[in-house]
Amino acid sequence: RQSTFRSDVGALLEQVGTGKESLSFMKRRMRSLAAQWALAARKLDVSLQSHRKEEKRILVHVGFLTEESGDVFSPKVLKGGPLGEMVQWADILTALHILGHNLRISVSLKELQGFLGVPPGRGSCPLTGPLPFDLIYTDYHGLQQMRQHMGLSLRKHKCHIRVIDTFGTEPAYNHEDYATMNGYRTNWGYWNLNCRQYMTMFPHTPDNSFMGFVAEELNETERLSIQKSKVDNMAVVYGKEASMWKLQGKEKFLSILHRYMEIHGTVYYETQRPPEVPAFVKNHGLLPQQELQQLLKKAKLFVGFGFPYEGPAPLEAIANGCIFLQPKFKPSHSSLNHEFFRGKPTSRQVSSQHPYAEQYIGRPHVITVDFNNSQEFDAAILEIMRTKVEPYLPYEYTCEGMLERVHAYIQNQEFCSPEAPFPSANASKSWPGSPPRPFVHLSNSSTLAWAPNISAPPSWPPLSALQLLASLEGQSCVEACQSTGLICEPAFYRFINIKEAFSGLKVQCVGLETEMNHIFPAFSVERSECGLQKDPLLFSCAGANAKYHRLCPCRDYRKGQVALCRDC
Ligand code: U2F
Repeated sequence: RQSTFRSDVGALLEQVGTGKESLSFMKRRMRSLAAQWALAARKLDVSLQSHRKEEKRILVHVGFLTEESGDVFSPKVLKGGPLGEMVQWADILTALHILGHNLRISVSLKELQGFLGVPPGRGSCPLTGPLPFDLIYTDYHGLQQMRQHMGLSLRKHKCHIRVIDTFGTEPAYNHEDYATMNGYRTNWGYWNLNCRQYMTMFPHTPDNSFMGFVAEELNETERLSIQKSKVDNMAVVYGKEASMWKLQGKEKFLSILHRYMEIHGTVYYETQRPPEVPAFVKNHGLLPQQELQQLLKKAKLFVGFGFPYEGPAPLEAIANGCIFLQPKFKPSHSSLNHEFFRGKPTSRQVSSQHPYAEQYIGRPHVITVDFNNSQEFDAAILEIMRTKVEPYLPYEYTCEGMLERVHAYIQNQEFCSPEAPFPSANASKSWPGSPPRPFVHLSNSSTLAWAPNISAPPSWPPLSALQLLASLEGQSCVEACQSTGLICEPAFYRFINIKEAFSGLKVQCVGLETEMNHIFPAFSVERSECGLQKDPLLFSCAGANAKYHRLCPCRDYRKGQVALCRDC
C-alpha cells in the first residue's frame, strides 16, 4: 500500500498517552512544531514525485520511558534532567506519523506484549507466528525487554529492529564473540545487529545510521525581527542543571566573559539560587522550550562549559542566530578516559563539547577554544563581539531534511535478506565469464571508482557512488574518506573486500589472509601483508590500527544531508 503524507498531528497526540511528565514534554513539542512539519511534508511530497512510498506497519517502543527500566528521566523533566532523548523521540514519532505510516506506540512492557501478541505474564514465551510489524523502533532498554519477553524469536525477527542509540555503537563492540575475545565487551553492545540498525543523534561514525532530530526554523519575518531584537552583549550559558556549572576554573573565564557581556542562565532551582551559579548571572530557572527559544533569539552568545555532551541546545541556539562558544578537549574525551563515556560501545574521540557543531558547522557560528588559555578565551569573546551572524540550521536538522532521510531509510534499508558479497575472481566459481574488473582509476586522484560495466548485486546506496581509497597508516576510514570530502559507506564494504581491490590500488600482497578483525580489509606495507574480512558484521569505518592502511569504501554526500548520496 502507498503511504499518504499527513499534515496534522492530532491523531498522533491522542496516541501518545498521558500520565508522565516526559510524555507531556513530547506532546508540547509536537504541538509547537506541527506547522513546520506540515509545511515540510508538502515540500517533500512535491520533490519525491512518483518515488516509491510504501506504507509500513511500525511499532515504536520507547524502552527508557518504561517503568520496567526504572524510568529515571520522567521525574527529572521539570528539574533540569536530560531532555535530548525526549526531543529526539518526539521528532521520530512525528516524522513516522507525518510520512503516513501505520504507527503503534508503546511505553510499557504491557503495551509491548499486547502489540506483539505475546501473552502477558508468561516470561520469555516466544512470539509464535509472523511479526505483526515491518519495523520496530526501540532503544537498548527496549531491546533487552524484547529479549526477555520474546525469547528465541528475537533472533528471527531482529532484522526488523532499529535501535535509537544516542552516542552510537561501533562494529567491534556489536559483535558478541569478537567483543568478548578482544576486550570490547560493554554493558550495551554485543547484539550482533547490522551496525546500520543503530541510529544516532548526530552523524558520529557512519557505521551507524544517522537519525537526528529537528530544530526550529525561522521564516523571513522572524529573521528580520531577530536582527532588530539581538542584544549584542548578552550571553546565555548552556547548562540547565547546577552540576553542569561545577567546572574547574569556571570563575576565571566567567569573569572574563562578564567584563564584556551580561550573562544569563536557565538553571533549575527549587527555592534559592544554586551556589554553583555566580551572583552576577541572571538566572531564569529552567524554561519551557518555547521560552528558551525566545531568550536565544535575543542573545548573541551561547556558551558551553563542556557538559552536557552533544545535546540539541547548541543547534537551537545557532538556529536562533547565536554564536556557540565551546571548550576544545585536549586530549579528546572517550570511553577510555572519561567516566561519562565509560561502558558506551564506542571508542570515538570526542574533541569538544559538541563535535558536530565544531566539524560540520564551524566558524562564524561555532568557535571552539581552549578555555584554560585566558588569552585565547579573551580573543574569542572579542571576535564574537565583532562578528555578525545569520541564524543557521543545517538542512539535515530541518523537518524536511529529517523527513527526507527517514523516508529514504524506510524505503531502502533492508537487513532481512543476507547481502550477497561481491565475488572475487577465484573466490567464487559461480562467477561466469571473464574475471571481474571492479575498479577504474578516477582521472584526477589516487582514488578508484566502481566500474559500472560489471553487473553486481543490488545495493543501497547505489554502487555508482562508491569510491575506493587506502587510508594512511593508523587512520580510520571515517577520517580517510573525510579527508577527501567523502564519507565512509559501510554498505559498500562487501564490494571492496576482494583481492582485486588491493591490486587496483597497486598494493603488493605477499601474504593474503582472511580473518575476523575489525580493521580488515587492510594492508601493511612494512610486512607486505594484506587482510580481508571474514565476517561482514565486523566491517568497520571506525576501526584503525597504527601498523595498517585500511581499504575504505567512500561515497559522496549531499551538502547538508550527509546520510544521503547524490544518487540515493
Ligand atoms: C544531552 O541532553 P540534554 O537534555 O542535557 O541536552 P540539552 O542540549 O541541554 O537540551 C535538551 C533540550 O532541553 C531544552 C532545549 C533542548 O531541546 O530546548 N531546554 C529547555 O527546554 N529549557 C531550558 O531551560 C534548557 C533547555 C543529550 F541530548 C543527551 O543525549 C545526553 O544524554 C546528555 C548528556 O550528554 O546531553
